[in-house]
Amino acid sequence: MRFPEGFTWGVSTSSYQIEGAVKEGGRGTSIWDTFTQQGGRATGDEACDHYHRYAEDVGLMADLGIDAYRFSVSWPRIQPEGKGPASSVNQEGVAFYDRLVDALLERGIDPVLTLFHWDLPQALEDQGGWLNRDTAHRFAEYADLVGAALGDRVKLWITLNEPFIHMTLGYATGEHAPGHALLFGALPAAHHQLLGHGLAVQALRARTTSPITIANNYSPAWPQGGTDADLAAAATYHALHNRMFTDPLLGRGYPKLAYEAIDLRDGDLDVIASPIDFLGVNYYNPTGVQAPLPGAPLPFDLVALDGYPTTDFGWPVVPDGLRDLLVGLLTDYGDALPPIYITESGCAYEGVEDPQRVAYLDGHIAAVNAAMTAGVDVRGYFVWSLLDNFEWAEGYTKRFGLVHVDFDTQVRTPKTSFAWYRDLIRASR
Ligand code: IFM
Repeated sequence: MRFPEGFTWGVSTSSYQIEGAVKEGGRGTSIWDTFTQQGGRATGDEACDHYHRYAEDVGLMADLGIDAYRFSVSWPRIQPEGKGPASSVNQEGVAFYDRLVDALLERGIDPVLTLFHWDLPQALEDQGGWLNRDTAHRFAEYADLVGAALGDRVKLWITLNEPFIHMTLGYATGEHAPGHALLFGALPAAHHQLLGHGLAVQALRARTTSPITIANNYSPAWPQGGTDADLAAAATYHALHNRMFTDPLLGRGYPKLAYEAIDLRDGDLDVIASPIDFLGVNYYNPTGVQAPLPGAPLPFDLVALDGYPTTDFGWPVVPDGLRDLLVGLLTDYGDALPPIYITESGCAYEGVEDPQRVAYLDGHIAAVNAAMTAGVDVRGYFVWSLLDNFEWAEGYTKRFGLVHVDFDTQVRTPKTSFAWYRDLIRASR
């Protein structure tokens, strides 16, 4: 496999999943702190203790030889109450990310910063969270503050991580914080996140000359069954999961199903379509879709894809799905499609010896390469994740890291896949 010179190899993490230290450094409460205190759930209170061990973790990244590290900023570390003027910014929080960014640059690793990876300040949730349009404006203010602090050193900005997943699990089914189970009543949380994205792009442009993007989760909707009703169900799911978060970004407005559910105001679509430099693609697997049974609450039924190996999460391993997704994006959006970064790709498996992860990554990197050969402009690939970490509703039971973490001792042990990825990066230079 050949990749062009300058192709970026990286790894991704997020704040609540690795930082711990939730009560330190002046950090405010996030919705994940509140959510995990209920019902005996595992918490991110300590997670990988990265807040204290970031220097060791940057050392691991340097050993891995990556070009770029994607991390997220914890909004409540910067604005404990989710709002307020520059004078109310928590300087201890800013100082942590300052240290991290400088440590990365010293090791020749480009900092790639995500502004929002689901840990909303609880104070904003108390005002309705992303169901409240005002949160979009608060997000833009927060983007401006982080831009002012780090705009001179961050090499790539990502506004939101996976707004579809945050809307769905956080507001439609209630499996994630903030725990609302509103089904289609969750759609305003999509619109307000996308509006916040557009406003944040505009705010960041005034603070940085670095490129800006968003990291979307994509899942090809594969009809299981050949009836017209199965095809229609798959098209509806595709509109919800994929098009809803891409069409408006690229200037096409929302797919039909959104309009009845959201309060779209004059100018919103222009804000959402504020030009982005890249599109971030997080891919894990396609989704099997069938027509729903009569009387079912949703217009589609999600079903397992038979005939594929599965990860410890039960997710099917389908590398070709990534190639088809990338080629499909080019077919659907043509010249409107910006160059792509694969901002997440990875799998959950147990063990320090992890040949399945090596096979998974090998297959997915080959799929990216095949899509590039077919004409898709992909600029980089980020493995999810550097470390085993707090996997949301699954707690610590699903391990996505290239590095094993013993959560009792915080000892880090590079896995077989770490050495494999390091060698791949070296060989590609
Ligand atoms: O751990 C998550 C990450 O936070 C967002 N994308 C998917 C990963 C694996 O579930």
